[in-house]
Amino acid sequence: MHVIDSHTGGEPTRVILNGGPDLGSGLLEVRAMLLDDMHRDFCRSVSAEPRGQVAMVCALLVPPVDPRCVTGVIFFDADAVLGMCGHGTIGLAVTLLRLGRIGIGHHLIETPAGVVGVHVADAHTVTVTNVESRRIHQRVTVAIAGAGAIAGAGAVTEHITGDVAYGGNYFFLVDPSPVPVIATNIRQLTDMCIALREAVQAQGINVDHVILHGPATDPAAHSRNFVLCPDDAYDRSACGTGCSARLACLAADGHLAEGAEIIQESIIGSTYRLSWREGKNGGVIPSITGQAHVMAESTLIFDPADPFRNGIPT
Ligand code: PYC
Repeated sequence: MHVIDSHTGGEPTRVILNGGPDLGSGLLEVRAMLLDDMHRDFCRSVSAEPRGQVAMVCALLVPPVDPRCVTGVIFFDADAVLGMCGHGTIGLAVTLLRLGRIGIGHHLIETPAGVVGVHVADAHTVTVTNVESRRIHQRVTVAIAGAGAIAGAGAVTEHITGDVAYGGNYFFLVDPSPVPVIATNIRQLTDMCIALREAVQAQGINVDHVILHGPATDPAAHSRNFVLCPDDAYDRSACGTGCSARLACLAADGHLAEGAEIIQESIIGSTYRLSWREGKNGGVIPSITGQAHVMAESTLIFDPADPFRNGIPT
């Protein structure tokens, strides 16, 4: 299996160029469900340790249904198949440019969430025009063990309020974060997000990612975020689909005008430039600009005698 690894603002993407399972030629969302239901071992074998790494998102290239698209892609991490992936789309575009499969300029890519646009500005810089994104629920309040209890300091219940929004994946967004959004707090932020995801899901609301917002380090940036992914790894980048959900909430609250640009910092200080325009169905069409760098081009070997060929079970 031939793969190319890149990172987008620190978050890894592994593009699988061949050797993946045959998912047929149906709609991409149907092929994504098939991958999720029937090929979990394959997904873990490529994304999880020892062959993969924590936070790895894989991009399985598949033939598109829409002939305008340069490729179809299904993104997945060690635990879930994703509807869309913003950092992964930036990594994929930079990888396809390096391979000579696309040039500088505009292209379309088909994902299970829909067709997205990429504008490749140079060898590293890509703007993704995402699927229409929208706020689904405003001010959802959940009760969790407080930050002190999560940090082992006492059992106080805390009520936390956030919005639920769609940006290609489903997010619970909290602003301001109950735990300071700084890199030394990654353990507490992770535990807080896991507790929030469980509490929101217990209310029957479908969310797969959680985002906590805090003040930015750079005065030019709008905020800094911490994003928890379905496999409980945190996104090293500011999360393209998460930023799309955030834009939908900012727009719905009248806090960001159409076309105005903001900078979103990630927990490790990498950045995306964000803006939105009006969608056709009451939501927003997000624009996310970021940078990716290719790191490795490899052939993966799956030795039948390797007891961990399908990844280390968690
Ligand atoms: O950038 O959309 C994103 C993303 C989703 C999961 C990890 N990154």
